[in-house]
Amino acid sequence: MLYPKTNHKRMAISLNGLWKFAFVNDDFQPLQPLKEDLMMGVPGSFNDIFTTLEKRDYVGKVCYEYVISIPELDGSWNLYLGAAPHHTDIYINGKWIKENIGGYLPIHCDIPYSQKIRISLVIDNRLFLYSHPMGEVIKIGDKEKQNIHFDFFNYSGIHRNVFLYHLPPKPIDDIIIKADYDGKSGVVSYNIISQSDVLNVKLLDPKGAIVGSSSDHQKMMIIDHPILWDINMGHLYTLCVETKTDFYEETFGIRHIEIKDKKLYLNFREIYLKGFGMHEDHVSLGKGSISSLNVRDFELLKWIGANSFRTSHYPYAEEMYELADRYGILIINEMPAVGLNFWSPRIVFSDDNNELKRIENYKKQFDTLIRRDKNHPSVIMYSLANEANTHEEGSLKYFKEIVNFARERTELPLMIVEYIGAENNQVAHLFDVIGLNRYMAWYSDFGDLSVVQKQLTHALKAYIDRFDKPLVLTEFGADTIAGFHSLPALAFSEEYQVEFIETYLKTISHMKGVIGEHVWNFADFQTKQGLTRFMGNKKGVFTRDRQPKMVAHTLRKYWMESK
Ligand code: BDP
Repeated sequence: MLYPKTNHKRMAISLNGLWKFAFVNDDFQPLQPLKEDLMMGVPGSFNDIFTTLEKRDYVGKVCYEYVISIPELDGSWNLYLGAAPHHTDIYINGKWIKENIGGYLPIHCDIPYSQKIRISLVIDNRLFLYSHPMGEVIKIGDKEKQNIHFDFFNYSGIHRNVFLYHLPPKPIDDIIIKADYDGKSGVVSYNIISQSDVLNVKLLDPKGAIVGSSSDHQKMMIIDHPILWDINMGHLYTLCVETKTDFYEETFGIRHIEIKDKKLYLNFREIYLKGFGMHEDHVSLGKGSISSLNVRDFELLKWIGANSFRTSHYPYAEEMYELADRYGILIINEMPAVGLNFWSPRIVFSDDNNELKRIENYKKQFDTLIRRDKNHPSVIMYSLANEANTHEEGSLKYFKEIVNFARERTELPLMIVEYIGAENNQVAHLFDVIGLNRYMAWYSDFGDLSVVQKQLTHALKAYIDRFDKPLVLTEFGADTIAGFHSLPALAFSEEYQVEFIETYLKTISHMKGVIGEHVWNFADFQTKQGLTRFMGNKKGVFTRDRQPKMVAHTLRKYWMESK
């Protein structure tokens, strides 16, 4: 799965900008051009653009429409849609072409040629028991309400870049690169998926020097004295592939990831993860992904001394991985398996909850994720779920299936992020790394930091002792309203957030088996309305408009001074 690019043999036309837009009913088919004169900006969510609650909290289908004229050329025209939550039907000139399930991964589809094409995307934002994230639609009278059990606003729309792109005949369908470092040399093997003859393959080092060449579809190359990809050193090699008909340049990095003796190693050096769980979330844009704002996030990560983040709770825009590759930031790449609990005794993992459909749906999305992200050196681990009901007996079947499936597709470590205690966990033994979310002195013993040291040590040790796996403290944080101050430090003040984070950091520092700390969250973000949500979740170290709270300076000091 190659990102659309323009070069001397291919062409990608950005369709970002204004699209026509309409709220439509379930039977809607775009046989005729939209009559409504609503316009919508792409990329972006539609929810925060309007001024009524009805439109913001809309449940159901919307239609986006774009009309463009294109030249007739040898080869095929294709549509790329970075992401649109959660179900999309693609129509060209009123004719149905393809459906896509899942809201956080790209859709590629070839489209029939005509001089003028009307692209209609019918996007449905509803989530069901078999969806990832999991949700449930409830009927109240003749109105539908979306129930969700995860903590971010269910934004919808065309969230990421859209391209119309042209491919030559017999194009390069994919380039799969495996790059490793054995302690001395770089070992690079590539596989070019194309029906065309390969004319030449050039391997360029990060400085642009040619360090290998070939004319094979598949090959292994040994690179002496490789320039390694590493934290803060986004050294990227480029594989330039020229076939008879096509051309593509794919970047990758040479690095070695390993988990041994409950420790994490990068290039045979022990490392410790410092960073955040993040969200794709911005004022007005919702979950829209915009380059300037994405770069700002990476500048802040660098400023604060973070070396990693988790794509909580879904795969992010492809550009985020490209930036991570270039900045030398490590990514725990998370699947959109979130909300797999009801926060009540109600069972999630049972056959009557569409179990087979859920597993099938998961596998399809995981497959797409790997095909999308396989060549990014920044991705060091996959997180298969966040806070699922893994104490349920039925969870073992689901996780066994998806772990086996994942292992066939990636050699990278697999992680699960947990909220339940080690004693009741049915599935953690299947994974290489365990993530634990903990909120002592917040959701329990509210405002009382004196309990943290004992309780947190106990919770972490219980996991490490029972499963003998390395652990990342994947979430810990306190809602903090920027500008609230108090002495002594009371909950919701910036002082409390500082003391809270410091207490957690001190508790886990030098704890054997803990390989990282990810503060919840990088920035404040929007959620559904709730008594404990003051215009969203305020656990951000940065505000929603990416300015530092007091704790950002504390973390910067800690992380800049530690290894
Ligand atoms: C955890 C969830 C995360 C929430 C966080 C919180 O993993 O999505 O936002 O709690 O409550 O349970 O702030």
